[in-house]
Amino acid sequence: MDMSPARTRSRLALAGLVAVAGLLVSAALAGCGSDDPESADGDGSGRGGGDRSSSTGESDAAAESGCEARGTTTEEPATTVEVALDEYSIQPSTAEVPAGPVELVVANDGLIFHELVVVRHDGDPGSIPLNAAGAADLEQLDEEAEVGRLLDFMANSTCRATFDLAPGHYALLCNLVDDGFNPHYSQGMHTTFTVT
Ligand SMILES: [Cu+2]
Repeated sequence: MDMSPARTRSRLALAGLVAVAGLLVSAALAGCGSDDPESADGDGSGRGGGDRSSSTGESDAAAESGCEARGTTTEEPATTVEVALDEYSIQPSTAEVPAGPVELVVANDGLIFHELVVVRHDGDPGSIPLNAAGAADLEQLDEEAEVGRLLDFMANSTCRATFDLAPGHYALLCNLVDDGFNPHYSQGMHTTFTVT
């Protein structure tokens, strides 16, 4: 007897399996289809482009040049110091300058965005307490400790700004944190700078 109840059941079961497999395949394909744009979006935001353009887009002029600074003076610089930024180092052409208007010509020689913060700080420039993200917690320093900042700017570009620096000990540092991790400060982007 070909059409025994057992065979009929197994055929029905087979047909059911094929149908289920078909559904699984189409679900998987649909899944892939929706995953692709998601992962593409993830990559885009992962590079931090969106965050950075909004944080540096405070003025059109700054957005155009890619350079924006705080704490600057309009006085003519008496001294010019070249500063090289890289992953993860800060190297000024000189570590000591006379007090007065000091122009910092800062080259981002790295592959990612960096910034330059000028803070009054004695001793080891790496000894500033860290915040939860591993960046230097500048709020734990004196209120007036931060004297100037060249906001984050892109690789292969140079920004310049002049700061009126009083005699004292300073730290130059980059306080960027990429996407909530990889704090540049903790990676070594800090150095001493003395104004006499
Ligand atoms: Cu940096």
